Formats: sequence, C-alpha cells, structure tokens
Amino acid sequence: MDSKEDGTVENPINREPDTQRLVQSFLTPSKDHELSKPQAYDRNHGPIQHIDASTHKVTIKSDSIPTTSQVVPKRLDLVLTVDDLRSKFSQHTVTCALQCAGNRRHEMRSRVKEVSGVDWGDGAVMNAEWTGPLLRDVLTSAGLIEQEDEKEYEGLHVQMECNATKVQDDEWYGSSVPLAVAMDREREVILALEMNGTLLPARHGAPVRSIIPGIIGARSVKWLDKIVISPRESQNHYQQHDYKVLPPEATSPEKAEELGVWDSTPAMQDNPINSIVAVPAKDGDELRRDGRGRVKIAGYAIPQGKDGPVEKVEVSIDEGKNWVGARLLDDGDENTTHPSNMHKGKARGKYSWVLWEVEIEVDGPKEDVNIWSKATDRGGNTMKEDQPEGDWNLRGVGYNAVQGRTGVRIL
Ligand SMILES: Nc1nc2c(c(=O)[nH]1)N[C@H]1C(S)=C(S)[C@@H](COP(=O)(O)O)O[C@H]1N2
Ligand SMILES: [Mo]
Repeated sequence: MDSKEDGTVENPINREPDTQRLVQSFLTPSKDHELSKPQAYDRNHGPIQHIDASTHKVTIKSDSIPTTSQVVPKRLDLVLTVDDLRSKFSQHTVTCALQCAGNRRHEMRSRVKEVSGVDWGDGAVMNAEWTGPLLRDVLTSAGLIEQEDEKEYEGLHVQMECNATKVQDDEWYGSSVPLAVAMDREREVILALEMNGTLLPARHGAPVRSIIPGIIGARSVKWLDKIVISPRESQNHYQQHDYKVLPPEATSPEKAEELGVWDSTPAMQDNPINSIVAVPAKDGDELRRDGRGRVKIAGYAIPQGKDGPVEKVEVSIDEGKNWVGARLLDDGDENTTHPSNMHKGKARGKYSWVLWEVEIEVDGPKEDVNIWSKATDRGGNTMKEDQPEGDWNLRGVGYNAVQGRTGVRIL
C-alpha cells in the first residue's frame, strides 16, 4: 500500500530542499529515511514505488522495425533481472546533475508572466554519482548492432517505461530519447542501480532507473521496467503533452490546443545552460558587507546538454555593466576524480554542476540591487544578457534568465 509519505496519483510528492543548503555539497546526499526533510528534490507524477529488487525485471523489445534495418536486424526480446544488470555487464559511474525542466519556474511566473505547473524555486536539481550498466551495452546484448556512423540511428528512439503505477495524466510513466543519444559513447547513459555509492533509494527509482546525462530529468525514468526501440517517440503524455517549450503564441492551455502546438513542438531533451544564485536565497534579502567592504554571492551552474563542463561563471550587481569572475569550487573535490569526470587534468564534470562563489566590493549601502549571473560552458553556450528576464513559455520549462535575485539590500 502507498503510505502518506509516498503520495498518491492525485497528490504526488513534489518538493525541493532549501537552495542554500543544497549548494553546501558537490554531491547531493539523499536517503529514504529522510523523507520529511528532503536533501534532494523529489518529482513524481504518481506515488513513490517500493519494488522488490529480487523479482523485478526489465524487458527490452523492439517495435515496428523492418528486418532490413542494419541497427536492429532481428526482433529484440530480452528479459533481465536486477542481478543480471549488476553481474552480466561492466558497471559504469557517471557524475551528473539531474534537473527538473521546471526548475526556476517560480522566477519565470513571478517576473515574466503566469505559467502552469508545480511552483518550483531553484532547488529542483541534484548532483550525484550514478552507477550501473551502460544502456548501450544492454542494448547490444539484446541484439542491437552498434554503428560507426551515428546517422544510422536516425529515426529510432529508445522508449523507457515504468508500468508499476498510474500517474496523474496517463496509465503509466514513460519517456524517450533518440537512439543516437543512448549509443553515444560520450553521453554515458546508464541504467542506475546505485546513487552516491549505495543502492538507489526507492524515492529516486529503486531498483533501477535510467540516467540520461545532460537531458532534462523527465527522461530519466524511475522504477524502470521496459525499454522499447522504436521508430516512434514514447507516446506517453509526459513526452507528447508536457515538457515542451511551447511558442509564445500559446498563451493558455486552450490556445495551445487550438494552435496544435503540442504536436508541432519537439519534446525537450538537453538542459539549457544555466546559472542560479543561491546566496542570497530570495528576492529582497539582505547582504552585509564584510570588513573589506565586500559581499559574498554564491550559486551553481549547469552546462548545456553534452557541452560541459561549465568553464566560467560571471556575476554582476549593476545589471551587466561590470561582470566579476566567480571561483568554481569543485576543482579538486575528491569525489569527482573518476576518470570520466576529468577535464584537462582537473576534476570537473562534463555533466555535473559546478558550485561557484564570488566576493564583490561595494562602496556603500545600496537598495534594490539586482544580481545577475551568467555561465559559459566548454561548447561556448552562454546566457542572454540582452534579455535579463528570460523567455516565457506556457509550461514554464527551461528557464535560464541571467536575472538571479532582485531587490536585494546591501548593508
Ligand atoms: N516512473 C517515473 N519516473 C520519473 C518521474 C515519475 O513521475 N515517474 N518523474 C520524472 C521527472 S519529471 C523528474 S524531474 C525526475 C525526478 O527524479 P527524482 O524524483 O529522483 O528527483 O524523475 C523523472 N522520472
Ligand atoms: Mo521534471
């Protein structure tokens, strides 16, 4: 039975930790017995599942693929237990940020225009080490043929499903990513059995969830029980009718239906580049100057898709006239020395967040200061300075405005 802590289909558990607390550690700890005070966000469209790992199975199938396909020349039909996933495949660890596409929705709603969706602040994100077999290895063991040229994967998708429970808007939860993403050696897509070196907690998808580095959290399916290779994307509600950056003409749910934009807009995949101010924590907060007349500002930044790591974060307290470079804190963090996580000899993750902080000198007390922060990743992606309040979309997803905090008082 579902307990109150697990939520229900009508009232699922959605909550986030305090952002100031969140940025205190490079890896976000999360345990089942800390349900009442979340250290990592929980995002659910139905009740949290408690699944028996000893009987759980993941089925791998193919659907409607002609036998002339080079990639899937025969029908796939493989059933794996959790033990198989652990013992029959080499285990891989990837450090990556998992972020809900709705992170920062409250800022979009309150600064730009009303949107629909859970009122997330800045804490719908976690950074963790995930361990399990590579999805690529699992698919090839089922009979899929790895290709030299990724173009061969075009038009094929990996659908992922959790059939354990109904969810708010569908009979099951599902998502898909292009097959090219799953097969990409740089992407490190895994079927995670562990989080931060211990068994995955139930709330984060035990006994197995997919982890798709660089891609919005909605595609990383918890309590995973089925994988289908198909010429179609997942037909699940959350792939087709949610988690899309609808065009601005879609000003209401009715208008979106009338314009047919749910069908014409692609499903969100990559996370956009983003930087978030965590200190000060809220609009209107106070910052006190230290003995040298400086204020301290801190936050986190996330690279775009597979274009990480974040290489630079800059902060401005005068609306972009002057930018001050922030320190990226996780260089040398002992938890990030996994080889997949090294960059130019330094421990910084291609898919993880960076925590940052900066001290800025201020010549005296000031009222109504707006704090902006701007990240740039290795792929050169950066945030729009000329549109500090960011873009609006009906579902309030993918918000990445440079405007971090408004109305701050400097004492
Ligand atoms: N089975 C299942 N998987 C799911 C979801 C869900 O509701 N059910 N929510 C998705 C969304 S929208 C996000 S952001 C992440 C949240 O993962 P977390 O609860 O571990 O933080 O899981 C994704 N996977
Ligand atoms: Mo999400």
